Amino acid sequence: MAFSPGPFACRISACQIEALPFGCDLFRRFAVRPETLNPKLWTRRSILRAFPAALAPLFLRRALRSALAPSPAAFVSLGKRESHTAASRIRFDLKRLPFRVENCETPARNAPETMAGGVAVFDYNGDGRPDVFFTNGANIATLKKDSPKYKNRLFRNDGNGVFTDVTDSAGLAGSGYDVGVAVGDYDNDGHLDLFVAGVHHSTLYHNNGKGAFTDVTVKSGLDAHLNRPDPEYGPLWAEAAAWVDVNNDGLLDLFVLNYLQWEYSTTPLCASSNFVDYCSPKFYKGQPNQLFLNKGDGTFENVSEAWGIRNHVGKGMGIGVADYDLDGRPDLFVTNDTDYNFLFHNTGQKFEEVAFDAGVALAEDGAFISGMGVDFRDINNDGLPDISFVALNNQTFPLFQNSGNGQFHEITTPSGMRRLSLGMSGFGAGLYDFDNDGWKDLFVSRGHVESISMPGQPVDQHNTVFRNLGTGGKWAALTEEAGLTAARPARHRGCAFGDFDGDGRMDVVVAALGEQAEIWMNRTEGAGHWLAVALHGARSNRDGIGARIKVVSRSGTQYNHMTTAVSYASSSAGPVHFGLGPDIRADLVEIYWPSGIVQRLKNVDADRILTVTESSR
Ligand SMILES: [Ca+2]
Ligand SMILES: [Ca+2]
Ligand SMILES: [Ca+2]
Ligand SMILES: [Ca+2]
Repeated sequence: MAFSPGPFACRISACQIEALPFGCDLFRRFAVRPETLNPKLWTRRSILRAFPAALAPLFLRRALRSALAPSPAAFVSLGKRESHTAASRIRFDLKRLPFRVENCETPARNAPETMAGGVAVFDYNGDGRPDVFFTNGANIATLKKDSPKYKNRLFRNDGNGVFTDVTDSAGLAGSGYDVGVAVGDYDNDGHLDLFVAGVHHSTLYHNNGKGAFTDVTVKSGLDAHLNRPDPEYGPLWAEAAAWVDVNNDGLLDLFVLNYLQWEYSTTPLCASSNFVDYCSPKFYKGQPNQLFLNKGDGTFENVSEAWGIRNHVGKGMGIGVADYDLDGRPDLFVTNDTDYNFLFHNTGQKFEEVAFDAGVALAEDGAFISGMGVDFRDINNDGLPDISFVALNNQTFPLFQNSGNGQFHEITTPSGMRRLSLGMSGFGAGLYDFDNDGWKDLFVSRGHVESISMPGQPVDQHNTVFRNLGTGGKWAALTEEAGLTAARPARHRGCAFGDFDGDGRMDVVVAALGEQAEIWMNRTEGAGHWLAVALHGARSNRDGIGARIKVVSRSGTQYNHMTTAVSYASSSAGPVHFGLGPDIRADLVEIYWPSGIVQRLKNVDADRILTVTESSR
């Protein structure tokens, strides 16, 4: 862009004066940051850290190679299960919920204001109907909910399309500037508990099983590690979290994703002569993530350092959980905002960060992108979990296909996703089979991180569902075609997934800044048969988080796994959903529990929730 005064002019100006010269908007999110080079560390990683743009040709070559070389895993035929046409059968009807994200947007544009909007779908009262929880903002100056409009909200699903606000009786209104939410039954009592991640304050809620929750943040020992300033990194801004049993002892552990070092300001940090908007994350220092081991007595131990997490400082935005190398231990993929992604490989006693070696540190052109929401699931039915995440306009929604040897290769271009997503910004993302044809599709809740539109880059956007076209490895983007223009475009944030009306078609709930929340009821005509697997762990954690499930039916074989860490700042609690296409039964359902137990069920009828209790051997 010709009017740019150059990176260093912007950079110096931003540090020293209130207003940036015109053109410094380049330094907002979509800017490539000018990296500083540490001459002492000439490792492969440090060279990559210093010169990401210079390595673009290398990444492009890699992308081209993956485009041209047929991947044995990508394009295998799976018998009769093929989707030949891009024509959508996926169709959603809009339903509104009386909730809007109150992010307290200020003229100075404080960073948390644009990051609010997490959602959870989980059955809090055990009646079989998934309920909806929204996180909400607060007064940005004080980080306190000083008005009822800032309450977090719990809506009970009463069936027949009725959702009742039960926030107050459930005790979930909250107190701070909340962002993310993670669902997990950490005490294995059969009642789903909630972790709410927020700006300088996070909360653990224990579900008492009678419709109410208790704040146990202090009692659990987490308060001392989450809600007091870190000696090195200051007050922690938790963006999201994941419940995952990292050591397979039957107790869910807590991984907390932290974002930036930020403090409230009445003066805009990023302004041009014309306007003020949110800064690129490069203006802030990052923070390390945290890992807490569940001790089984209601308390947690901070093992961030011992497990190799704390020495990786990032700007965490999204977290996906899957056992990508099938060694029985759950691994973690973390998107960092305008920085390298992390892939934490679980060795059983600690995590090793292997994103570079696995090929998932950067997207295909080697530039830093604003990695946001993520889902880590098998998209091509070869049993190996793949990675899908979303970013901003002109950055693509990258797809990394698991090659099976600890490596991934990027298929964003050959899958068509690059072309389809270049003009979009996404926050939330989830891989679910919305038309039940046996292929997981991708729903993206869209909207830009900035508050002022630029040419070709509107901040308010419609949501989009990408239909997985099956064995050819291609996708189709469906927006108006899927009914998603029934709501006006918005700055959508988190999204979460569940079957609200029990018809076997996965529905979606989406939060948006300053707009009413959307429930997208799946009304796909001619959707296939389906099977939802609800897990009851015995030796494994109660909800079987981490269990892998293989389903064989006449049309083919497919895989999924139990995790509640899906999308952006959001959580979706099972059951694990499979579309079966024309098949009225599954010939085999095979469950690989985290305990190591493998359980097989044969001739399972479709179109129902199958509850499986972990066998003793
Ligand atoms: Ca519980
Ligand atoms: Ca693993
Ligand atoms: Ca599908
Ligand atoms: Ca439904």
